[in-house]
Amino acid sequence: MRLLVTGGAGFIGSNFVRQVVERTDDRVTVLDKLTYAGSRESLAGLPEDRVSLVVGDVADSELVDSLVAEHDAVVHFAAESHNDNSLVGPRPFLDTNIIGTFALLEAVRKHDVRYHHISTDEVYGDLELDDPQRFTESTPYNPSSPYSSTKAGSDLLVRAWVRSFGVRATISNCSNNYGPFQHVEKFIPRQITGLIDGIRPRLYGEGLNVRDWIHVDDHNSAVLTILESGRIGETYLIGADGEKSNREVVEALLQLFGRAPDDFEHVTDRPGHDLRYAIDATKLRTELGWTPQFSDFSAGLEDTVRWYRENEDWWRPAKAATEAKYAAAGQ
Ligand code: NAD
Ligand code: TDX
Repeated sequence: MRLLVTGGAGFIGSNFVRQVVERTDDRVTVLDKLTYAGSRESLAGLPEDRVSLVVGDVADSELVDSLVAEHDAVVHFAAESHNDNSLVGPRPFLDTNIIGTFALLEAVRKHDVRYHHISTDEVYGDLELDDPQRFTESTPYNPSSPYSSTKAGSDLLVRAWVRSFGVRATISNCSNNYGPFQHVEKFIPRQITGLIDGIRPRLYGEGLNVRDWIHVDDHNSAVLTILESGRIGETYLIGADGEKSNREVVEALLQLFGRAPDDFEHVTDRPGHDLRYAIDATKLRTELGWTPQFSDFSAGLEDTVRWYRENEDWWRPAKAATEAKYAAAGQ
């Protein structure tokens, strides 16, 4: 199969391309704008006869049309992905997440190409800490931030293109990913690289907010499963029962660095900060037989710490500028 992977030079996309190369015979074209969040280095070492990179914008409809025409399937990861950035400058989120998805949908419609849309659990809004319910495929959309509202909008475009035009699409909504090649702006890499530099972790507000952590390789194995055997027109939630408060995550990291459990700082909270996300992945598990491989969060976190220790060349160039942005926001 010839796969077009948008955003394949970013965190989840680059790990996906690596998994495709290991597990299938597919050839991959990555379409990536190489924004601050994407880099060629994230694809380093992959075989050149299997993986090629086209630097371009998913909102460029002519480019997208010509690339889609040459492929059997599209997996659309490309997005502006960081909530904090969306609160400071929302415009690129509309351009990439909404218009970019529109451009891809029009191209897959024209060329009748299979399409998989990568999305997030944040489209459902948030849950109370003590709510026994978790998100399912039938939870109503209720996004909170400019980021999550543009992801929600893009999901709704996909649903409409399936219903109105018969586009062969599936959607997945996944919880928070961790693992190698994640940008240092995100919570876990920010704290790991800070600790490597001797800086205390920064918790927004009281640190009680809960995220449902999944290893990036488990997210990607689920995406491959859906691409291979998901039912057209369906949405699948991806999660691995990994709920942790931000404070618990920081405490686990402090332990791995041999520091005291309270050796962190509280900083200004994120405006509109979602309290809790939690995924019920029953449909994916029962219908498609998917199971996650990384059931031990502490072990996954330890591997991730090791990766950041061993790959300072990859993350160091972005660290100072990222911290300067946070400092300006009191975070
Ligand atoms: P990321 O920010 O690390 O990577 C995004 C990639 O998209 C980068 O390589 C960037 O250069 C590229 N890109 C951005 N705008 C583009 C454009 N206009 N044209 C082409 N390429 C462009 O993001 P990520 O964390 O890897 O997230 C990937 C996808 O997964 C996103 O759709 C995101 O909404 C979704 N998702 C992420 C998480 C998570 O925890 N990170 C969880 C659920 C879903
Ligand atoms: O320094 C920090 N301190 C802190 O307490 C940072 C950067 C974050 N946080 C908190 C905010 C969140 O409660 O940690 C939690 C995780 O923050 P992020 O890494 O920014 O992730 P989140 O906002 O939950 O969104 C992530 O998961 C869903 C991804 O960035 C999205 O792309 C994905 O859709």
